[in-house]
Amino acid sequence: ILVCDQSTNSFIAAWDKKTGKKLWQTTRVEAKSGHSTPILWTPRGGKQQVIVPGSFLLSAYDPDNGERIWWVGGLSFEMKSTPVVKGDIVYINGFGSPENNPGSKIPVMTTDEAFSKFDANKDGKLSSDESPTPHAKSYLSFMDLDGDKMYSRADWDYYKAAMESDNGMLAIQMGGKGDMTSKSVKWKYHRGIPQLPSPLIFENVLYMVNDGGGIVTMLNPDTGELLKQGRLPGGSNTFYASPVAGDGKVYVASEKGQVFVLPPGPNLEPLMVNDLADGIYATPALMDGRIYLRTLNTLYCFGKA
Ligand SMILES: [Ca+2]
Ligand SMILES: [Ca+2]
Repeated sequence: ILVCDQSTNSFIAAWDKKTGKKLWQTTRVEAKSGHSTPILWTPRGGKQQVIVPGSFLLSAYDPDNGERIWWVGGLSFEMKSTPVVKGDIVYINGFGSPENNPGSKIPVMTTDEAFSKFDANKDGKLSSDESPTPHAKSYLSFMDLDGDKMYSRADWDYYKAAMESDNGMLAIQMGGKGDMTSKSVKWKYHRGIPQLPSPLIFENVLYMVNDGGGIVTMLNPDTGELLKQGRLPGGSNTFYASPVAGDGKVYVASEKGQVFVLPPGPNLEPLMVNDLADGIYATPALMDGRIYLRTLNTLYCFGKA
C-alpha cells in the first residue's frame, strides 16, 4: 500500500505484492503535499486498518478495498512525522508554518472576495502582481498546486485552509465510522510542535523534540498535561532525528551531533551527552542491545561487545 500525497491528484493505492497487479486506488481529495509514513492498527476483535496522516485529516482505510472508514479533522496542512500509538490512541504532530502557531494567525479573505476584487485582468487567476496581500504574494510558490505561477481558485482555497490550520499534537481515539472529529479528539497541544521529528512514548511520557527551536516537550499522553518543557543543555540545538528509547533510557540526537541520553520520566537533565561532532539527520536504530547512529560521514554501532 502506498500513500501518494502531492500537489494534485493525491491517492492511496494497493498492489498485489506477488504479481504487482493494482488492487484498488482511492482518491484523497483534501490531501496536498504530505510526507507522513502511515501505520497499521488492529481494533480489538476487528480487522486491521491503515492509519494515514495527511493535510487537515487523519484517515483510516480498509486495506482490502481502500474504503475510508473514519477520519478526524484538525491536522496541519502539511504532515511529515509518523504517528505513535498507545493502546487505541494515536498521537500525531503537524507543523505547517510559523503562522499556524497560537496567536500568529493571519486573516485570509474568502476566495470569492479575492477573485472578485483582485483579478484585474479577469482571467480567473490571481497573478503574483494581483496578489491581494504581500503575504499571499510571498506564499504563492507554496500554494501554487497546479504550477502555473498564479493562484487558481483551488490554490486560494488551499491557501486559506492552510492558514486557518493549527500546528499541533493531537491525541486521537482510533475507531468509529465517518467523521469522528467531534467524538475522538482526546486532547490537543499547540506549542513547540516539531515539523519533522516524530514523537516517542516511553514510560508514559510523550516526547516531542522541535526541529527549529530545539524545544523538548514532555506531555502526559493520557491527559495532554505539560510535564516538562525546555532546552537540553549545551546551547542552541536543532533536531531532525526522532527520539528513541532503549535500555531504560531516551536518546535524542541533535543536528550538530550531540546524542543526549535522558533518564526515564519528565527530565531534561541528561545522564550523558555524547558528542559525535558531525551532523545527524537520521533517527538512531536500536536492535539486540545495540544503537546504530548515522552521522553525515560515519555509521556508528554502540553496545557491549
Ligand atoms: Ca488575473
Ligand atoms: Ca496555480
